[in-house]
Amino acid sequence: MQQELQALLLDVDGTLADTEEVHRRAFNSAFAEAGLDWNWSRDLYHQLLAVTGGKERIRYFLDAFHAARPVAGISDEYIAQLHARKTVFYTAALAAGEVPLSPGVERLIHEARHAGLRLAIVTTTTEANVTALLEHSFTADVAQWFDVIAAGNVVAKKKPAADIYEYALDKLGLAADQCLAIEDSANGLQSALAAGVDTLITINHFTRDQDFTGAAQVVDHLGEPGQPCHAIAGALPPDSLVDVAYLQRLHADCLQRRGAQAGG
Ligand code: XBP
Ligand code: MG
Repeated sequence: MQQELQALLLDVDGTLADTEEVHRRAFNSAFAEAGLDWNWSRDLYHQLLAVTGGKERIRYFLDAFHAARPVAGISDEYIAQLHARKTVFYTAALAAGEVPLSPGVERLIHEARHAGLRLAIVTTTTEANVTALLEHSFTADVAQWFDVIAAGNVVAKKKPAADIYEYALDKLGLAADQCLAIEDSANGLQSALAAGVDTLITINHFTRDQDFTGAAQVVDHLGEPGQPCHAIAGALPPDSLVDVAYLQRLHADCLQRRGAQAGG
């Protein structure tokens, strides 16, 4: 019998909210506070997003973009301290209300809860960032809406590795074909697909040109009444809105396609 959709696995950065510009400014604030002359422009940050995880991204910057000025002696501990300050700047920006949820996110989360779907967060960002975003966007008990918050360093290998999705599936006690992921980046898509989870993509400024081959659907956002979404790949959802009924159909279509491929 075909599996029914049981849970939505939600990425955070770029998916729940358009956060990367706020992350970029928080990194630069931490660098300036430490007396470093590193300054990440939007163009550079676009390239640095190839690597997920803030600490990993700083190391990647030093290795790949800072070659002209040797940075021997920058230890993992120093990077971790810098990154902790970045988290303070970032969560302060969230507390100041600088980061609204993306169109349709709040609606879909409420609809999913009402429909009895389980919810999980699957992200490479620091857990404090997730908590801050949720608490400043919903009510104080919001963390209880999510059966699993899989974040940051709970796995050794961040996206695009499958580890964080496998971790979340294990904690949920669900199989990959009982879930659907919502992601915004190629790294996120690869991570979900590597764990066997079909994925809907919503794009943003930093990810719109990425390769989303294998995605179940690509839209510009989830859509709201009066703010229709647009299809980038795949058919336009009815009423230009990604809702639970649409996700259930998309999930069923994905399973049918997988079944047909397996059957040759
Ligand atoms: C996005 C990321 C994160 C953030 C920065 O992950 O790659 O690293 O850019 O957050 P996702 P930290 O889309 O999976 O949420 O500095 O806390 O790592
Ligand atoms: Mg993301």
